[in-house]
Amino acid sequence: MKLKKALAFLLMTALLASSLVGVISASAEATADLDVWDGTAATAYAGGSGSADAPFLIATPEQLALLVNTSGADTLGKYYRLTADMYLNDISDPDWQNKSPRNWCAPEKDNFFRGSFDGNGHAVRGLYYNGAKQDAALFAGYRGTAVVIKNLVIADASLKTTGNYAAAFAGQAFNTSTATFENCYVADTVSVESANYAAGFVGGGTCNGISFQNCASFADVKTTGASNNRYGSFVGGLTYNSGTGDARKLTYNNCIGNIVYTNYAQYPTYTASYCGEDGTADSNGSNKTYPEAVDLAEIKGENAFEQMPALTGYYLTEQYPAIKAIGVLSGDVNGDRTFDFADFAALRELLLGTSKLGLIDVNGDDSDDIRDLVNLNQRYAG
Ligand SMILES: [Ca+2]
Ligand SMILES: [Ca+2]
Repeated sequence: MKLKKALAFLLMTALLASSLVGVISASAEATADLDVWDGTAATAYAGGSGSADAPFLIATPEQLALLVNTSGADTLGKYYRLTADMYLNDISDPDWQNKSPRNWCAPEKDNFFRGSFDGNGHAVRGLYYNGAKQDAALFAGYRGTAVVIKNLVIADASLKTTGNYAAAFAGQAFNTSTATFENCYVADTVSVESANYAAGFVGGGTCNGISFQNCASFADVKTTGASNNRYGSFVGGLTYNSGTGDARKLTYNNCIGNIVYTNYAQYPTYTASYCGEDGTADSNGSNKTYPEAVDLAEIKGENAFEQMPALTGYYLTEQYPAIKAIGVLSGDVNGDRTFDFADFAALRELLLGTSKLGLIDVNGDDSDDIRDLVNLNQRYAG
């Protein structure tokens, strides 16, 4: 049986080899034709009615700009889904941040998001801001009691403000809001800096119910102002609301952060979660606990699962672990957020058992076999 499987695999590899040249050139073409944000906002989405069954479809960066500039009240109870990776600047030049990139449109407090956002496994890349405004982030903030953000990657981003509140996702959490982040990944190509309150996910706001499930943040985060300890991989710093129990609770399940989750004011619980540094004491020290700290270098590569044994739903990469739910959607076997020959080679090594790095179950059927190789080839071909 095993021999048959191996023979089938080798046959399939040989069969597919002839199509690889086409794959590589298609990938290079796609890079040259990036749909980069033109600085405007669209007037309509690509489709959908905003219901749970028919979410508004966001296919271009201009449609994403439409959403973040929409009044928060108009997003209440509405559903949104990405149908493509979003390029807010042209990141094809590694030095893109020094080539006069475009500041992301200035979202305002009236536009605090109140709906559900499904990244659908796609990445937002090239998010950039350098200036003095408050809320330097993809979304100014969110408010409401049932905000959901899922299946989203943010990579290749730089957010820098001399004002307060900066984060890859949301500047602020509005008073008494509750939100769930699920399968969201902030890559180590993201940097965030503000005077006070800077983070991978939520810069600051009011201590409220935030649930992080299967989320990771490896952003480079720092603050430069008077409250310079209010930063974190997930949340920068939260003040207290008047609620009790879950209304003011932060919950982390199956999460990884490269630094402390936050250094300031939260009522957290952690399950199967890890961070790269211990926290430091502050004025609200009695309210804090931290997830298990792991040496940052040990979070990367083949050692990662030995150091973080309780994690599920991730797979090993040469760098930080990647989230399976996002990789399955994108076909990104080696977790580097691009599709190319390297993914094919990584899957082949995984199936042959010569490597532990990468995602085997590409088609998401909970079985690791030749069908994953076929599925990957179909993605490239299609
Ligand atoms: Ca890849
Ligand atoms: Ca499979």
